[in-house]
Amino acid sequence: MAEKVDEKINDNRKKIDENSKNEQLENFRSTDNENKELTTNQGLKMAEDEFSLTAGERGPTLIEDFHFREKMTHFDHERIPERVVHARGFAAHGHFKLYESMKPYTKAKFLQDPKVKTPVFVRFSTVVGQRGSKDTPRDARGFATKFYTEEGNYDLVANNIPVFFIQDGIKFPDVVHAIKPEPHNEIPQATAAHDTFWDWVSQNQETAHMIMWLMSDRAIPRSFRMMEGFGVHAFRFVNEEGKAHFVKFHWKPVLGTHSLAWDEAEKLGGKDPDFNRRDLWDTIDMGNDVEFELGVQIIEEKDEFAFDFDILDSTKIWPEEDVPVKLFGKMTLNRNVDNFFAETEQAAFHPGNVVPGIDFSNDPLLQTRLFSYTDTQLLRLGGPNFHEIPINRPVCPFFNHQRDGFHRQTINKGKVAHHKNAMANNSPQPVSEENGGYAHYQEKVEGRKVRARSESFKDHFSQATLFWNSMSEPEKQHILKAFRFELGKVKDKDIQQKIVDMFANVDTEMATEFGKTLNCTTPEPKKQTITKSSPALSQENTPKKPNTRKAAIVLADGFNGDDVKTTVEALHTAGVTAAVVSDKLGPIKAADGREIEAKHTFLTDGSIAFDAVYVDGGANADKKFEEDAKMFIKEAYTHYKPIAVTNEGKQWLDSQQFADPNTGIMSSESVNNEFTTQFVDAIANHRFWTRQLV
Ligand code: HDE
Repeated sequence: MAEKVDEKINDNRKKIDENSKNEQLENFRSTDNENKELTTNQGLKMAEDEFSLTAGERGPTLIEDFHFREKMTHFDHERIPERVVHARGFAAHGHFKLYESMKPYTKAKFLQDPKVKTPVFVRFSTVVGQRGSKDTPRDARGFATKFYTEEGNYDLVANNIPVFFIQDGIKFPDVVHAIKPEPHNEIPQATAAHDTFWDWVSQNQETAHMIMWLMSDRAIPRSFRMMEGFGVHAFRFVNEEGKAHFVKFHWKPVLGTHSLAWDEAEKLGGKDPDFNRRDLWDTIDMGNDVEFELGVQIIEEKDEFAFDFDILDSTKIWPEEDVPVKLFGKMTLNRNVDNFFAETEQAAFHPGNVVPGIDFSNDPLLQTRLFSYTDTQLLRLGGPNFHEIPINRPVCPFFNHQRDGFHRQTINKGKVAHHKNAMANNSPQPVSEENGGYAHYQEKVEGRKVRARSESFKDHFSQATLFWNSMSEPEKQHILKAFRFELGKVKDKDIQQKIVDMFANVDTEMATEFGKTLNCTTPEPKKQTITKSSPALSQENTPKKPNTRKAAIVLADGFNGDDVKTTVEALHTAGVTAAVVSDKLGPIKAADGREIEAKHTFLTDGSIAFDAVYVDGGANADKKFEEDAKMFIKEAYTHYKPIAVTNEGKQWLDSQQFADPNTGIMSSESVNNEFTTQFVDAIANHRFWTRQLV
């Protein structure tokens, strides 16, 4: 029996090695609808699909119309409950490959051999908003990865913020109730900026560190492709010898970690609520790989108590300067889903889906998560068989005595569904640890049953201060602005004051500063316990690359053909996507008669849809065009984006007298190599956050 299973695993592994596609999933992918005959769900071919069956052409509809009833009933039942948190998500397929074997640390089979490609499915999400909300609210982002390994599915259910609101899951319903729309009127949607949330914050000091991240640029990522992912909790790697290390997981985006400007994010929420999902879809659709490196911070078991914070506390990071991230592999996302509902919506992730060699720690937040995911999925996916849905099925064979329940797919043969049995030679039978069976790490635990938290979890402010200290000046300004915005939306004066007083513990000057605009009393000065900073926390120090960024090319008829051609070619060579924006769709004519197609207008897409703007203009631009183009330049300026101008574009820029024309603005009589190189470098720089706006 065990040999047979091994054979199957080997077969499957070969398949996976040959092709990183998830073969198992492929078996369930139906062919497209082309050249098919329309049938009912029973396979009956139907002669008509536009008219229901009626008694006479103007008569009543007949109940015997089984085709109408089946079609309508199915439609009536198309919706399932959305996720209680992380409802709005977007996903893609890909694979994971190791740089080096992690054998010294873990026996997980998919982390042994750099030649093995493990299929993955990743779902990114916002946390608070409903399924139909927007992509760009101020919020944490989910980053959930399912690795389809030969030993079963391993889920790394991560966020783009490395800490969490609370230390114990028993508070999870409270923080979620507080941050979701207020229950009496369901206002506001998809935002933390309201009374119930900040009331909760003021009563839960352990949340201070998370709030600093939430107020920072991390909460408005430019792209799912440009955010870090964090497993948040301490997990354990366990190797073949049974030796364990504490680990924290990190995803590092190859393109670096980049954010939107807050005003840009707000505007995108209205103009393009699908901004982040469109970005991921288009990138993959155009054949560009989306890459993240996977790493772990590793702490020896003997060093569990060697830090000035508790390593099991999910409101704490392990500073990367003290515990470096060891990058050991890369994930490449390269295939969009075929069907959003079947794949993205029905995907069920669970931090408890582990494989031998990966185990838990006693982080109380992790422990409580291990209960919640299956519980909620039983309701959302309608019963206990959601592991059989193609996107959730392991790629290795699975056998046990679980049976029946809603929507059971497997047709189990035979009469034996009990363990132990003699009737079927006690099959399926448990597998020993030596032969690959999962056995929990034998950590020694002892203690009294208590409802209490260890003293070592009680410093709620030092790392929040560390975060603040580590920010660049523009990042600090963004945090202040975020506090002013969020608390400015709070109606209760008392809550505002409590928050100002609470955050004086993080940095008295910071709290005083945002308190001023809220008309709050200056807080009592508090002594900050930490003066150091952690450079890894600032996005200032992230990789900066131009590829896959989007530049708008603003043109009217009569533009300079040579200048535009040279610029567009330089952008393409650097991997930047260039798209023409004009006042109309279709061909725009250069002065020399050449044509280029505009696929965007000022009306369909503002500069918020792009990372950079090049305006050449056009001799035939009318007054209205000129005004629209100036607005385009101005908006890009206020969102700190690179702006390059030639010809009429230069005149339109010069007429505007920006406060700070020295940062990220390229202006030239004509396009040359120096001009395009500067522009590409500026695009790589992402945003010019130091630019003065007034
Ligand atoms: Fe989740 N979380 N969570 N969470 N979480 C869910 O599970 C929960 C936490 C995360 O794309 C739910 O199937 C509790 C931390 C992601 O499908 C639910 C606690 C982190 C996703 C749930 C936490 C996460 C979820 C809702 C505190 C980062 C989306 C639907 C103890 C490490 C997965 C579902 C997807 C989803 C519970 C805290 C990440 C209700 C009780 C910390 C990325 O079960």
